[in-house]
Amino acid sequence: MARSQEEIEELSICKDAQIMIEKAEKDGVVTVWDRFKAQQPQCTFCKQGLSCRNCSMGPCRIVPGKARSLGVCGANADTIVARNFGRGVAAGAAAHSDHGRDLLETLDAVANSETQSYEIRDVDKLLRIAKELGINTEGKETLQVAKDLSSTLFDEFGIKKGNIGFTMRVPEVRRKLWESLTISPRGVDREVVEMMHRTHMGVDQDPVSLLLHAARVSLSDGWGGSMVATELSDILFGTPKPVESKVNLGVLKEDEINILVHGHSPIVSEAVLTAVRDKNNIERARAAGAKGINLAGLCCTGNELLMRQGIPMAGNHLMTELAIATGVVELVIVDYQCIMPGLIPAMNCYHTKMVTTSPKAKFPGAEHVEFSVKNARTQAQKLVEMAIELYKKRDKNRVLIPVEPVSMMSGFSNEAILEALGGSLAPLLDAIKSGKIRGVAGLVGCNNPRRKHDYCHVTLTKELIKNDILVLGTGCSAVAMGKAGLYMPEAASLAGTGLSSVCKALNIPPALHVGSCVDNSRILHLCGLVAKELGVDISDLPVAGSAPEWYSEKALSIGLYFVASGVYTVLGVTPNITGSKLVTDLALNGLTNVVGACFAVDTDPHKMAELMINHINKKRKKLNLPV
Ligand code: CUV
Repeated sequence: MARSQEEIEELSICKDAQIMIEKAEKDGVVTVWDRFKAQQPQCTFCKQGLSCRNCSMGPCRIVPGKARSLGVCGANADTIVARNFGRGVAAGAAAHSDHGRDLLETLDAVANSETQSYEIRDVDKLLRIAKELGINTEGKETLQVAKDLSSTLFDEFGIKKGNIGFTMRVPEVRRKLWESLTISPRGVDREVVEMMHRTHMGVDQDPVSLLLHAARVSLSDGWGGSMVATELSDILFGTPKPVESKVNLGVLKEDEINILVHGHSPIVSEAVLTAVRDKNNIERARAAGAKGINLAGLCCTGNELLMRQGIPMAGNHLMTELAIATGVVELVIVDYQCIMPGLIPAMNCYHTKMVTTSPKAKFPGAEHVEFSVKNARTQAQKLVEMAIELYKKRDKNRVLIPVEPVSMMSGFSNEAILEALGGSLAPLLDAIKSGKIRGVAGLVGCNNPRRKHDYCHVTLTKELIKNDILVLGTGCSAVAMGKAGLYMPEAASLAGTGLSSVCKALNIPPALHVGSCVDNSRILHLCGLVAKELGVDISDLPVAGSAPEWYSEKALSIGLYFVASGVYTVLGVTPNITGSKLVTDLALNGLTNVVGACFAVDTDPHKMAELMINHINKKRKKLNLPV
């Protein structure tokens, strides 16, 4: 039965989503919300983390305090919950870091002149990062430095003894703390493998020990795999600078060929962009009756292109099926992560084609055009030609572009923030000390059909900026803020007087787009820089994090590396750990005594803001700053 207008408004705060949910229903497209509904009621064992299928004596479902309080092997609720959580973190860390490794393989291929498809666009950053990691750059050719850097980083992924190089960005007190807890991250490959080992039947049964290792895994992602992904993406594709673009489904164009890139790595999307900008292809598109070729992004690979190239953003996670339902999308080119298999039946309702490009992520029903470091240019050309052919099949009677696009600023890498501040952190620190900016919040993560789409991201951001807290956004959270107009300097009028005066002086928005999910490493790095400058630990800073609508295992890793780095983090969706009081207490409380920060959970964005503001005030008081 079709949803009423009220029901639709309960699903998303976004006009484009609301209009498209209605059209999707009419066109027979099954969306994430339909499937979510069909799954109700969801398994309460799994929800609490109390089911285990790690071995085939099981699967087991635990009922604490009852006859079934132990699994077949004898594992109790605490062990099972901690093991499940640990595996989730490991999967998330693996996803980010394997993406980082793809960038590394690309840099290596460039360094060894094995590809014509990529180049080093930011040589200064290459030299800077190489030096930072202890590589001698004196008198060396650029490509030699790139070779040395890639070989150092390859080592860091797995086999190197000792800790990963970027942990030197952390204040010494925190490094020592990690050492004392034996959670200093080694290579991510090693940490993930160790987590899989520990969670095998009959290995680590101690929930505290498991959680500490989960923290170590997450740190090897945040200060390792993700950080490598960010820094190498900047070296290969350019370090982001402030740029203005557009966001929401209104960026799609009725009179042009529309290509969407979806997934995470810039390796594919940058190659597609080069092909889309090729004059001959534009001519071909015109010959086919279109005015041009319009490239837009979805999710994090969209964030990568938006940050560096100003390419417009069609939408975040829950908008991916709805983008197809506009009927104007010729091609969806995907790499990996967060791509719902539900896109396949959705595209089958239209002339749209989805093409997979990674050998790691194939979808039955999608065409597979495999990209490698060497063939990216020719494959991208093939895809653009495919899109031009598909355009001829578009059914003009089924087209609906629901709204006008909204303007947004992007491109706030740490380098760009420093430049906006005149080359040093001093103006930011002064503003924080005086209280004009009371603190900084990182708002990150996904959408989840458990929450009204974008409601928490936007409401929480508004509350924080109103209270003079500068918001740094990544991932789908950033897209939500962009759509709500919070990424334009004019949004300073919604900020408190202090933050608004700083924004006006620098002509920046009160919420800054700092990138994709792997770019949460930019926020970590910034925390490290500020803490070192102030001579304190990261856990002493007036900062807080939040993933208000998260869904993915990657978000678990992100949340945990923030906490393990000392950043209090508020989640808007409860992780599957409530089946263990011990694990839940540790996450929500006990971790503070261990790593100086913990998680909080709340579903109401006003309360989430209150928690974050109170935390920031507490930290300000401790630093003797005016509250
Ligand atoms: Ni990586 S992880 S839904 S695209 S932020 Fe978006 Fe961001 Fe979550 Fe995925």
